[in-house]
Amino acid sequence: MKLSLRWYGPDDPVPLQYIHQIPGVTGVVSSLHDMTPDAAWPRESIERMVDQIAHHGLELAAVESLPVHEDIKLGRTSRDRHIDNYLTSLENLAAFGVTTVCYNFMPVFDWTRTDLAYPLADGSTCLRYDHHDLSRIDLSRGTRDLPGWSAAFSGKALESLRQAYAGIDEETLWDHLSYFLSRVIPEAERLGLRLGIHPDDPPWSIFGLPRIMVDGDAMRRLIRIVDSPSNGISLCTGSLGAKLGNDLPALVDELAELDRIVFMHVRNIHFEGDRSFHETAHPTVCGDLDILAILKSLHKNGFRGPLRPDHGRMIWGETGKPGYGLFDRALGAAYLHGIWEALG
Ligand SMILES: [Mn+2]
Repeated sequence: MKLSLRWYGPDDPVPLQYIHQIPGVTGVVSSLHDMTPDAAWPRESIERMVDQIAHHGLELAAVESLPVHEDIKLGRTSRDRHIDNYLTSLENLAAFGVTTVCYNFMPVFDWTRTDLAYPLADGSTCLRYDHHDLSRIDLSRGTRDLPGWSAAFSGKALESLRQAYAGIDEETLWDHLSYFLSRVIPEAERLGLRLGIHPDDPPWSIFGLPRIMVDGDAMRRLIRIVDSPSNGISLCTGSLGAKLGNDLPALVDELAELDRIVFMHVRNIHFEGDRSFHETAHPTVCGDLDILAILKSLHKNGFRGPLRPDHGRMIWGETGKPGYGLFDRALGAAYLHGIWEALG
């Protein structure tokens, strides 16, 4: 596997130099964060990002994410134009040696939490989700009360999006995903790119919006839509693991054996109750997911793709982007590197 860390570009408080100092880390995962989903990614911007990363002795191990325009998820007539842009972006990424691209198909919101600095007993803070707390958030004034999304949507913009999704059930969303994949995957295969869908986080419907990438059955259905090594999964343990009944070591074993895991996010969580959890440090002993067993499943099947520690806690007084501080993710990276080394 290629151990990497997410890097949010030049504005990230964690510089590339610090990431390069973490033992075993050879790459970063990044995106063009100033692009809007309305346009294809220009070659000059991609080249600048790749050069900057290479200048610090690292490689761009995966692009996370290349966002899918909302009109594609909604199945609007304009989707073909947005898919054309997507194809241009893929072609431009491939021209600079990118091999792995992460995306998601979550309506309106991607990862969602109800607390970005939940205090743990040891004085660290972490991200937390509680469905009851979420259901009490009033979206009529937009996303101002939704942690991490404060300025994203006005009440009016959000209401029109929610109305657009009112007629879209889960099967319709699957249809729109199939349409997207049937156009994008053959082109990705031709370009030598592997696309990996990120599971929905959390893996259930929020705010009445449909969510479909929630469990093993969804992953199995996804890879059958277009049977290609380019049609894969960015398997996120913390996202899928939040749904009780998702047996991650078994699922990782099954999908890695089929060589459909193109990218791994490794994170541990602690279950608090029904649709309620908080994130923990990465080691198995710190949470409810068996991280060691998950890595054993990957190793057994010869996983060679990028793997990154996902969200970390805030520890040692660090401040910064919730979930994406340096210290706890570096501890996570060292832990994951150690397991991999021991597996031989
Ligand atoms: Mn993830």
